[in-house]
Amino acid sequence: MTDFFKGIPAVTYEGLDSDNDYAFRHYNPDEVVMGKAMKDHLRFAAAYWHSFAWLGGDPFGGQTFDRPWFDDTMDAARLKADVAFEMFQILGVPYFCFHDADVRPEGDSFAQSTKNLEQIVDYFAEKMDATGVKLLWGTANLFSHKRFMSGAATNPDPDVFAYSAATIKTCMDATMKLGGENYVLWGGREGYETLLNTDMGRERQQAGRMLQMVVDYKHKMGFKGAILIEPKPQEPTKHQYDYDVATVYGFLKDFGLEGEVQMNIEQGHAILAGHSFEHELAVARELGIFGSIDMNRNDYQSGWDTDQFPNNVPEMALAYYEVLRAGGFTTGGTNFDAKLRRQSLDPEDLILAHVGGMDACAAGMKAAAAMLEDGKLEAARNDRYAGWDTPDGRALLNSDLHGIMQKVLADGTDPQPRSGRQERLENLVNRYL
Ligand code: XUL
Ligand code: CO
Repeated sequence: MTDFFKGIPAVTYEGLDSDNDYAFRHYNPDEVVMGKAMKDHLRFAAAYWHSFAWLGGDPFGGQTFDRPWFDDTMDAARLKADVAFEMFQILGVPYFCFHDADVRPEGDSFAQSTKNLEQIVDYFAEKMDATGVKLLWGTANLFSHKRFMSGAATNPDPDVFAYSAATIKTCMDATMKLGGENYVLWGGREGYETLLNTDMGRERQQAGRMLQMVVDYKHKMGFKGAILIEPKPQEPTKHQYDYDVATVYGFLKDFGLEGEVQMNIEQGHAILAGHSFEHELAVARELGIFGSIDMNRNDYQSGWDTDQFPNNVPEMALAYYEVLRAGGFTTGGTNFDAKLRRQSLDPEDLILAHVGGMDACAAGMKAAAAMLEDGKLEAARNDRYAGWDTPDGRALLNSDLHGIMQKVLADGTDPQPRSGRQERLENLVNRYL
């Protein structure tokens, strides 16, 4: 045991009447909701990068956090892992997620970085065995080091493409070795700043080929998990190629990968794209590519990715409603891609941020389950489209313009506007919160 979280107790469910900061009021892991334990619905994961690798900097100032593992050595990497697994256990999160760069020091060569990663992976394997904590997904950080400043797969320099491909292979190997349930690719710097220096057609082909190689390697190595892409519209580059779920679907279709790759959808990225979280989830569900979620909260006034911990239960309810309508998670889960504010310095801030986030998700998920089970929202939706279930409605899509015109003339079709009843439905949703 380290003493980083000294004095902080394990967090358990105490219910709505509890006055204890270190207790869940809504998240009761074994409580059955819609036939499944809450922990299996939510499949919580903690993100290594924000909680253990982020220094607390912003564009105007550097490090604010003071952590005993902030040092580029293997000893520090092991200490960081010790503290991380202590946090997973205090919270009772069943999963974690990491990038290579979060967990190992950068070596002075590719070979040395890989060796460092392999050593930490072995260390993780022991800790996972001892604690039962599992890996939701692994990924490669192909955006922080300056070699990636002009992109990874989409870089104008083929050497960077090669370095990136080799790095992805090591991270897929690490994920497989640790029994990870998914492998994630977030575009990082796969985009551009100005068309003046960018060959967009070429960059797109490079990105498509890289993804095909990832899928080929997945099959070759026998990885049973899902390959997930995480869309994001801007930041770090001005124009990112994986803007939103619909854009990525077009890309997947173009490269013949729509049956191979699913989406990891992040709340904050949806907001940056001018969508709501539930919109992105619903698009993925309709396209059959829903996979997992990165849970956080973006500030609605700032134009950047603030990655705050989620705390807005009505928003969570609408998001989990779409997750449940998609059939829930299979390999995916709820990863807290969320970081503390840079003034939240104390170890307890890290724990309490997750406690609040887990509870907000649980409350939202329970409200979503109640809405689905009651069926009133779905009944209203079905009623709105009921005309399409009549024989005439069904025949319409198999007809043609000429035939339809003949029928409109013969029937004297004269459509009458009908209320969309939005406020009534909004009132209904509020009854479950
Ligand atoms: C960046 C982001 C990443 C990915 C993993 O905005 O969300 O942390 O989740 O690379
Ligand atoms: Co993310």
